Amino acid sequence: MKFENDLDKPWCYEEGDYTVTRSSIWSPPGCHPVGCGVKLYVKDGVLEKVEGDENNPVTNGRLCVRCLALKDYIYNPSRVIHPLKRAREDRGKDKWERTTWDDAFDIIERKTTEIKEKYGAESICLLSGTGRDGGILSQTLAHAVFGTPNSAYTQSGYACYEPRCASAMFASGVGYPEIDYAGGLPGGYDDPDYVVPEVIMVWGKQPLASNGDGLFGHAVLDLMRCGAKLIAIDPRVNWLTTRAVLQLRLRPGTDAALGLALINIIVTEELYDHDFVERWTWGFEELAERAKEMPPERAAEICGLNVEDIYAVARTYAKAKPASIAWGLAIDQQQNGVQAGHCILSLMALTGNLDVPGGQLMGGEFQDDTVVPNYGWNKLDPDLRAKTIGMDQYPYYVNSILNAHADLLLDALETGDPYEFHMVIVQSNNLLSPTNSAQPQRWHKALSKLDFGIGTDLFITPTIQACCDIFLPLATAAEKDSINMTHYTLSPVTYGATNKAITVGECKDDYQVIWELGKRLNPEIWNDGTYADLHDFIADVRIAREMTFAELRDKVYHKRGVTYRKYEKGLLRPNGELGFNTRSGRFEFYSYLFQYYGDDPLPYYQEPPFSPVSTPEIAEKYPFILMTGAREYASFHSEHRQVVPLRELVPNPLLEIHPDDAKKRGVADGQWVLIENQFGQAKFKAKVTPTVYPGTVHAHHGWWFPEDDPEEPSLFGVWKSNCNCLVPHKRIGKLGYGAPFKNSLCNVSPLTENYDLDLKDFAERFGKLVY
Ligand SMILES: Nc1nc2c(c(=O)[nH]1)N[C@H]1C(S)=C(S)[C@@H](COP(=O)(O)OP(=O)(O)OC[C@H]3O[C@@H](n4cnc5c(=O)[nH]c(N)nc54)[C@H](O)[C@@H]3O)O[C@H]1N2
Ligand SMILES: Nc1nc2c(c(=O)[nH]1)N[C@H]1C(S)=C(S)[C@@H](COP(=O)(O)OP(=O)(O)OC[C@H]3O[C@@H](n4cnc5c(=O)[nH]c(N)nc54)[C@H](O)[C@@H]3O)O[C@H]1N2
Ligand code: SF4
Ligand SMILES: [Mo]
Repeated sequence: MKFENDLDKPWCYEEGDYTVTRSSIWSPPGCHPVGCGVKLYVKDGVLEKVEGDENNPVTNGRLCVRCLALKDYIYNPSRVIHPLKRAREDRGKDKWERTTWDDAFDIIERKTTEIKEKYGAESICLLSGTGRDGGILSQTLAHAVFGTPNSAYTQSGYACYEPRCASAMFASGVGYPEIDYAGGLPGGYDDPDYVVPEVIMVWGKQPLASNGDGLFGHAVLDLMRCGAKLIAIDPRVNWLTTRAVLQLRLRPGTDAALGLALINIIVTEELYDHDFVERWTWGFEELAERAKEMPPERAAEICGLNVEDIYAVARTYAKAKPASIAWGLAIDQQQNGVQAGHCILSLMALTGNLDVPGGQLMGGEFQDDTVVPNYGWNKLDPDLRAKTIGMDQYPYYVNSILNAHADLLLDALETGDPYEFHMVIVQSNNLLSPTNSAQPQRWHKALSKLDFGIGTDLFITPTIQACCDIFLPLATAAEKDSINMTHYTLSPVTYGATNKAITVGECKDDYQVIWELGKRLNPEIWNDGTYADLHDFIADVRIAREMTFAELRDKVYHKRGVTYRKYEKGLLRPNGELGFNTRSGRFEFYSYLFQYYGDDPLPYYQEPPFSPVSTPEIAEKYPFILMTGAREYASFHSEHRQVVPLRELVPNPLLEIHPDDAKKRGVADGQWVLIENQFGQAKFKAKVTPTVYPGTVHAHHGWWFPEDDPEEPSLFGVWKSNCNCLVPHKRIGKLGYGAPFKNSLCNVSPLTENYDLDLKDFAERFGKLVY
């Protein structure tokens, strides 16, 4: 499959009346670092249109609807483009007043110094969200600017990406292996070094809608056009899975049982790669023994599948050479997720697909050079670092990502044990909306009582409205210079330059805020000569100065090249020895690190904490399995609800329910329903559809209503359709990872009220209707 690119096209040029800036986009608005190529058409300083950049060698001009609606986001009437402040006693009220950056920084400096002197730096917490440009800088902002060790990604069990990374680190010693879609190779799919996978298994992931963590989702379609067959492991059906040769619609949260059964079949039928297993793996016999405990028939029962289908998937996957697995968020969002991940990695290793062309690309060479997030952490006093919430109980979690433990942080905020918190910085996070927290009602109560809060965002979000006293307005991707890298530092294939095209109001980006506030709050660090200027800082934290920002800007997009079979070349271990970066030097089916940190060295199956099997008495009252949060094109988590063309696509929060269940419950398509369980309740508009199977429902996440009353107790209607009020706090795995965001229980009942959005009215306040 050949794409023609003009790689010498300049990054900025004139076309008619327009200045066109070629850029590679990340966030804001939120996205993961695919770095899709855009052309930003600017006239008189105003962004007039956005087009896909056909010269981007990976995305080739393809864009999602969110990038196409960028203008409506940037110039949204509800966007705040100046710093704001508000009196502490006016929290929750719409009583913001405009101020200057200087004044905002003065207040921040005064309050931070006061709180640190009185209560210690550890009494400050910084709450962040997913891997956006800003999210990845959260540790630097917390450690190197505010001097606190307590930077926290707040999703219960860090149930995103890190559970997958933990199992990958424990089994192989390097981070998350992604499917190899030739992104890093100069010739792309036609590169002589590349082999198109015969099979791609999409496991708990929707790559087209999500483009998760830098995987360009449409590459899966490109590869299917080149002949790859698709297998889907997903309880729900979506556009992509209808193109699969096989789909296993398993019961949510039972992936480890399925994984063990697939291992069982591959071992029993001798379908594994004997040479790879012999030379490069550790603990095969033990794994085989463990898998014997999960005969396919038993897994079929646990997962609610036909046993023949399990056999068919095992055989099809194992016989394909090469084959790759795109494993997604559903693995992380289960208490048993790290073990499910260990099964999936074991499948990759058993079939010899690790680090081969068209298989699973492993990270490696890059990791040790990366400065972020260590830059500020290493400069914190060791006694202070030891106070990071969770350090004793979950040392691997805390030290691997330099984060306070999400669930234990909420406990500490609530109880004041081991110490009290007094200040919060909300950066790249909107956790009161149904996004980055389980039981957000509890976070709300705990955070709104703190002495001081700072929020940085583009909009006054429900979280900032409830907890903050200072608002710092954030620049979008069109208004800043930055660098993106697929898969962060774990298995990067491309780098992209985000090139500034416009200025809006007084907004500053995350780098600028860190740079300027750092020089005020922590001058010893920020004036120590490590960084010559802001671009040097950006190039260092993102790509370890592999090239300068100016060099990357000129190229716009850079393919890093790929070295396969790094374990045969001494590229996975710091000492240059052959093999994997583990104690045994091999890929570990039997993992010493799991054992060291107090878990079973072999993968195992555990029922979800609430399920018809583990809690039948609760399931009697709440008989539906509740999945949440499968990605949609029209939004990124809680973002984009103000953007008219996107809201037109999905105006209301939806609950997918099977026609048989809807009939039994007396629910009509489009009718509003109440979902509830022992933790809380929420309202959704029913979408009656066979894409979910009977007994399961799926609720969309991220909903709040910019059109609703901004003040407490409404907070932009944030409690109305908040599915996370039904997700339990601290039902996490042994090592602190994984939480049941996609497999809790609920009941569904019809409502008589109608909460449909009045689109016309909405458009009058927030922009223009497209249709
Ligand atoms: N448009 C858009 N893109 C996004 C985001 C967004 O909000 N919007 N968020 C970003 C973020 S932070 C992330 S982490 C990624 C996530 O992106 P993905 O990894 O693609 O995750 P989801 O979209 O949640 O898709 C998960 C799939 O798993 C299925 N599923 C549910 N329960 C189970 C189960 O128990 N087992 C299995 N095997 N499957 C199950 C669901 O039906 C769904 O199809 O997307 C990123 N990209
Ligand atoms: N029920 C349910 N809940 C889920 C999920 C699910 O599948 N189901 N998925 C979970 C997952 S995987 C994740 S990662 C979390 C994500 O949760 P979060 O990352 O907390 O997502 P948001 O709540 O949208 O908050 C992000 C805020 O950051 C702002 N922002 C956007 N870009 C930038 C930037 O570059 N810098 C800064 N400083 N701010 C920016 C946005 O305007 C927005 O207000 O949600 C989780 N919540
Ligand atoms: S994945 Fe979609 S929204 Fe994200 S940068 Fe690419 S085109 Fe834009
Ligand atoms: Mo995520």
